[in-house]
Amino acid sequence: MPRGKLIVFEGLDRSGKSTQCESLVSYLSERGLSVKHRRFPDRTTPIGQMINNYLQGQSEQEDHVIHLLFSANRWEAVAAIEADINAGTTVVIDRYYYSGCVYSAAKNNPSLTLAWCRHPEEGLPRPDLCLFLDISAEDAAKRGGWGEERYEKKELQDRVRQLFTDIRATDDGSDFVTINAGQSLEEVEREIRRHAESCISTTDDASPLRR
Ligand code: T5A
Ligand code: NA
Repeated sequence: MPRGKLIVFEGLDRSGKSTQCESLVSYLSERGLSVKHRRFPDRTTPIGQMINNYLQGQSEQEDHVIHLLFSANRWEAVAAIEADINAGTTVVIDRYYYSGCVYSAAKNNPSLTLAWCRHPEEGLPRPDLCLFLDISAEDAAKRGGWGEERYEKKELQDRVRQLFTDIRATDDGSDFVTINAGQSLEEVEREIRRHAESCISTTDDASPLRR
């Protein structure tokens, strides 16, 4: 049986990741594909609850500590993700280690460089496709709900957007596709489906998940 694919959504806060992630999961499952939906942070685990308290401003964490908690929250899910993919299920994830690296690096803490941030993420399965929903911080801020959580501030979001470009250049980057997320919901959806179809129909299935 061919393995499933690992498809990841990335982007600024309010770029439309959750909306598009849900839409893609329904679309693929309606077409009869075995597909599973995940999100990071996964706020349901004990580590995820610590992250949730931090994001909502109910607790403080030292910058390196919260970075490692976000990373640990991915590592605790790796065995399950790999089991699904090896069983032929495609896994679609709302945020992954790209977010992990760029949000921490955007804090401008001198000992929390992008390179430092990437280390604890090394060895996580690499996405077959990373859909980067690109939008300016100004346009994202016009959408509902922005400004409630810790990182939802314009200066930080501007740095996050630049760092997504930087990490694409320094990382492998071959899985990365940029989508103009300022378009209508339907236009964004159409582009995403096109890229997902092409990723899923690629039959290099003998190849294991990259690390
Ligand atoms: N973080 C995360 C780290 O620091 N390190 C890590 O390792 C990880 C994994 C929470 C925070 O944690 C940080 C990053 C974040 O700051 P989260 O739980 O994913 O991460 O929360 P958010 O990204 O904040 O999720 P949001 O819900 O804010 O953004 P989405 O999912 O991008 O946006 P979505 O789909 O909910 O849409 C937002 C609004 O816009 C509308 C929607 O209807 C909705 O109202 N919308 C559109 N409007 C017009 N045109 C379109 N094309 C639209 N698409 C959606
Ligand atoms: Na979201």
